[in-house]
Amino acid sequence: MIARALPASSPTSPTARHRPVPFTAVDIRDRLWSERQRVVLECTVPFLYDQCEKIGMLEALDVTTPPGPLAFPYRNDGTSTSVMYWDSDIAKWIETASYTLAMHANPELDARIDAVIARITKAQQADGYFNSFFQRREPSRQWTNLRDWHELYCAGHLIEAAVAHAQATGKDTLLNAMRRYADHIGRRFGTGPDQKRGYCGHEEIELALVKLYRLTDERRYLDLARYFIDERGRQPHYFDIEARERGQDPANYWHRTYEYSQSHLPVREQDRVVGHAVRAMYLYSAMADLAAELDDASLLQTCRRLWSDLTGKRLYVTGGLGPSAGNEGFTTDYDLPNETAYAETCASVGLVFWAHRMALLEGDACYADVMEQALYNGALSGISLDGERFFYENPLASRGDHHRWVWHRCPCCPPNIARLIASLGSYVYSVAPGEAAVHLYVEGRGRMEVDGTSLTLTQTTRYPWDGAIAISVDPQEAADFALRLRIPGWCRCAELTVNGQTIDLSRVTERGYARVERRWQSGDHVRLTLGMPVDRVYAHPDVRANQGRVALRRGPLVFCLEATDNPAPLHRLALPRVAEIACQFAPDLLGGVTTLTGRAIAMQATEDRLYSAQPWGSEGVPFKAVPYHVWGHRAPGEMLVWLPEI
Ligand code: FUB
Ligand code: ZN
Repeated sequence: MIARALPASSPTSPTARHRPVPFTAVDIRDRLWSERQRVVLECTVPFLYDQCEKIGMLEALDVTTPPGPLAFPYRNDGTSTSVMYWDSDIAKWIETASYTLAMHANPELDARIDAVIARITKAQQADGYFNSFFQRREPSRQWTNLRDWHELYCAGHLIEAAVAHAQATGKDTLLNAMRRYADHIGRRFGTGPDQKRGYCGHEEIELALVKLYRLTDERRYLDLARYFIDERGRQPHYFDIEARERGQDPANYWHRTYEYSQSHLPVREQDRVVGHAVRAMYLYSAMADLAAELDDASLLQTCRRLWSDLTGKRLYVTGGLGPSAGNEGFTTDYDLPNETAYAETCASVGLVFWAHRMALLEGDACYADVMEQALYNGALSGISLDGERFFYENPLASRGDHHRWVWHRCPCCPPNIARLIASLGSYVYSVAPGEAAVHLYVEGRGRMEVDGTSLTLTQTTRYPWDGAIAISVDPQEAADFALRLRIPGWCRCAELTVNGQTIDLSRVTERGYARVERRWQSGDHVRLTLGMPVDRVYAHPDVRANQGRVALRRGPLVFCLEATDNPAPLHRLALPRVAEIACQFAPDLLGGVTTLTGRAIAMQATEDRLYSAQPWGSEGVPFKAVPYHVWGHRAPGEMLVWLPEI
């Protein structure tokens, strides 16, 4: 949360890289997350399907029928319409729905997914190409504008969906189709004489190809991902070349700079997090994947540089990122306005992806801390408790005019946060030779294998409402290995016992994880107690928006004030530096949340005039704060994360 510094001594190429325990081996039985998963399964998945149907996305898969009028007209010099990436939204729906099938058998949903897949495979060209927009509407323009038109991006989401569907159901219908598509892409793109030396303006295909490689073990998919990463930003610039081929002057690019798509420089020369935030997160995720798969030290170093830039200068306390609506992305160092923060839900979801990969690659808790920060705050805020209302932007202050919406012309965020919640199991545990790690504290059970021994870890906890975590360690037979438990960066006082015996954390904590190495046997029990006081958080002095302000945090959760809980207008409030803050669990509020209460100062308009030579009066008032991720569910009104402190 207050970003833990990167360790100077991180090995360039650690020997024991962790692999995630897949969602199929993790049962979540958690007060917060099980409910969110239930809602995704029962509400969001059918809701998103209905929306896709209503808007015409499913019908658009029937590429032989003539297209009707474009649902959303071309923008940005005729280069973009969200209709061109409808396939990606359908793909994210398939991915989400598949994850839910792994949690609960649902024959009806299974059949519905199969029917959507059948429409895709029916439409797929004989040569493997599939894109409903181009096949139906712009057949002569396939692969002619990689800079703006999201063909490879859609392909990436379809491949991710195919991998998830295969993992969750064991079926290979979509997988086979997408392998054919990936092979088609592999024939079209590369450095060969008859190939295009292109790559996508919106990264996504790269990380998807790594997933496909990991599932199929087919090296060509990894090589193709590497080609896309290595080619990005090279001169002569591919986007210039293809613009000229289209008869356009590349100087007239509507976004002016290739920073927008992180293609302004070859990736290994990049040291600032720039451009469109979601694109950046997907790119860096793929770079981390390739660094791991290929032991590529230069990619790893680049990831570290970019990580430092993001977490040191460009990340909201909520794990939101990308302050500007203009480029849906990054601006300048420390530019973190609150009310106008764009902080797209997808960007925080993408940060969870990148942070997770870095955590596994580097084995340092600084990454999992940020994963948790983005997950519990800036990403989770994007979906309502009933799973049918969404935030696209996640500002940190509102005058009362920012509301959750049912649908959007660009509905990328709903299925993105839904697929993250549905696959949360994969973010909790990981294994490496000789060790198992717990990155997130979530009640439930993970089954894994360490050095050939089956191991079940069962967590019992009320986290994030409480810092007590009990873990039962049950190897199939007694075995020597290390258990790594993340000690969150926000925690200043942690205690650990194993079978009742206190472990000295100062002796066993490495890179933010308590590493307990012993002969474990079934029935061993671990208790981790993470002190969870209410913390005041202060921003770097160059964050103009937060000068003299304080944010409240408890555990991984950032809190905010909402008008509905507070009698005084929020913009008049200030928090005395010495004010005591109490926390209480409110079981009936917003699905059960901890609230923070105390007394603040409210400025008073003692005279009816605009300016006064005297300071205005003030009075003590009660205040109440709720977790940021549940804001926007009740009566509309002001919201505030950063309060003036006096
Ligand atoms: O362009 C596809 C998606 O729509 C992006 O990831 C989002 O930022 C939104 O622009
Ligand atoms: Zn989005």
